[in-house]
Amino acid sequence: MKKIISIILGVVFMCVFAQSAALAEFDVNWTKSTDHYEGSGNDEGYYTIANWLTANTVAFQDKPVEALAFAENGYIGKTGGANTTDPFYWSASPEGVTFQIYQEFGDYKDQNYVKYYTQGDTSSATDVFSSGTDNGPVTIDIGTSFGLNLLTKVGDNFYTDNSLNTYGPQALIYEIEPGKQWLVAWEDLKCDVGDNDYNDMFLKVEVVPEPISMALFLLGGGALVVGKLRKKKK
Ligand SMILES: [Ca+2]
Ligand SMILES: [Ca+2]
Repeated sequence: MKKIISIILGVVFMCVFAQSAALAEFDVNWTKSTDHYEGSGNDEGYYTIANWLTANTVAFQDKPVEALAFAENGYIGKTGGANTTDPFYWSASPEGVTFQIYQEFGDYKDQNYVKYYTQGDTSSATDVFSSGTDNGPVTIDIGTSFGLNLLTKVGDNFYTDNSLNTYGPQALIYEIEPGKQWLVAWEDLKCDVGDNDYNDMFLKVEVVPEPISMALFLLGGGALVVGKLRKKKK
């Protein structure tokens, strides 16, 4: 059975890989993190990302091995990954999008600015947070397809659209819940010279659920209660 599953997974992988070959896929040159050391062999940035995933997501709770593999290879745009959309943009959500900074590991902590911009117009960049120390959560009704921009303390501008970066990928985007929740892991130094640990800022991007699904959920809850009452009466 295990063999059959691996064959099926292999075929699926091949199909995904074949379809995505034309897209701009990229590998990350993980190097030693200068501000996060856990001992020999554990100091690449994806260990920090994996720790975040096990601590903050349901999917990777108590799954450190899976979290580590996902941190290293599961970001959008990675060759052979499930998602290979690059450049990557978020679609407008009718109910807005919530942003929250979870942690920052770097010398520029609290001094980098996150902005959003309309797809195709980086000059439209607008602050997500009111100050460098504000971590949110903040909900913004953006109303258009958008990307994210990191303005660093030293004036570098980095983008979630990898094709806009001069030195290589400056942000890794992990889809935590399909179409709902993403972790954006930023590298705030030019990645041709930086430590490439991508743990300098962890930003969560979350689509606000539409009221209709909440109404359906409540309706479902109501039906359940009625069902229970009916059973009790019997
Ligand atoms: Ca870094
Ligand atoms: Ca760092």
